[in-house]
Amino acid sequence: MVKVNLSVLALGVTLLLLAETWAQNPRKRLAPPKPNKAQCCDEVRSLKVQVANLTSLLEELSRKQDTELMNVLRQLMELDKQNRQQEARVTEAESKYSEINNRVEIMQLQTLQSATQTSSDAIYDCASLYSKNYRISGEYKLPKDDFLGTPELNVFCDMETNGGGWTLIQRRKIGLTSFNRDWKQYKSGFGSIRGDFWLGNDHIFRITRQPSMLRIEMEDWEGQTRYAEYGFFTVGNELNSYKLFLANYSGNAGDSLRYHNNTNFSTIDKDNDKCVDDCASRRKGGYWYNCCTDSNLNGVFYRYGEHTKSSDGITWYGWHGSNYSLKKVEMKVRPAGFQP
Ligand SMILES: [Ca+2]
Repeated sequence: MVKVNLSVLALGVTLLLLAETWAQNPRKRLAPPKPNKAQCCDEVRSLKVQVANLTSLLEELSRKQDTELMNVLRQLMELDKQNRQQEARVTEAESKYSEINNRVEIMQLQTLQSATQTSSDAIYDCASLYSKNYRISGEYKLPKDDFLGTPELNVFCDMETNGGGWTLIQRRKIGLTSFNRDWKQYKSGFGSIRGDFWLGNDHIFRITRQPSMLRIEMEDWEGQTRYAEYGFFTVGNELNSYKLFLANYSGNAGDSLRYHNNTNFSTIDKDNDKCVDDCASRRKGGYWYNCCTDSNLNGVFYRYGEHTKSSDGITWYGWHGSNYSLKKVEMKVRPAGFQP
């Protein structure tokens, strides 16, 4: 009897406990059974995969953003470039227009002048044209003069820079004319007087028989300009290999022609330099080579991007060193006593 009673009591207690548990936490009973170890790892793995997917998605998005940003930047740069090209075209058109105007005016003036010219007011350079009130920069024709023994010669006059009256003896700006020429070509001159040219050693000799000065103007690929001026400049005749004499430097480009002072002119076919090397072949121009250069204004014209890769370019060591080929150069002379 006691045994049965005890069993009934135990059952009752159990039922009571169960009921209490149910009342306290009814949801717990509905919760799924605790996962075993394998299930847990599966979940972690799947979470890890999701995280990895999200990460790569984020990376992809950030890459896309970078690419888009780069594209926008590229478009901006392209627009800027087009803008600058258009500006350059307008500037070029304007300068061509004013050049044509100048040529017409010069032709009219020279026609007038030649009708009234006498032998006493001979014209042998741009300075004498300036003193006859020609004040426009451009191409002029110097008349043949039997008394001076000068042939007719086309020259380009700079009537503006530092008082004007300058006769150009050299220009580099377009880059299509080769300056790697022989003695004969350097003697008589080559190129186009409104573009790239060498006036000719015979003409330079003749023009600088009177005490003369030289001015060299340079421009780099960043658009900066510098100049070098020599208060004294002359060259010998052909028998003296057009030997260079200069002095009295002033300017802001550095004195990079001094090293060439008292040297003879050399060309590809005439090695008159002061070097074992053949400087004219090495530097690909005609110049007063020493051994070999501190400047090489008749060197190879290199375009932007190519202008710092060679030592035979249009160099002026005093400004940009031995491996920077300049964008533009003009060499011009006028009488030392010139009064604007
Ligand atoms: Ca030599």
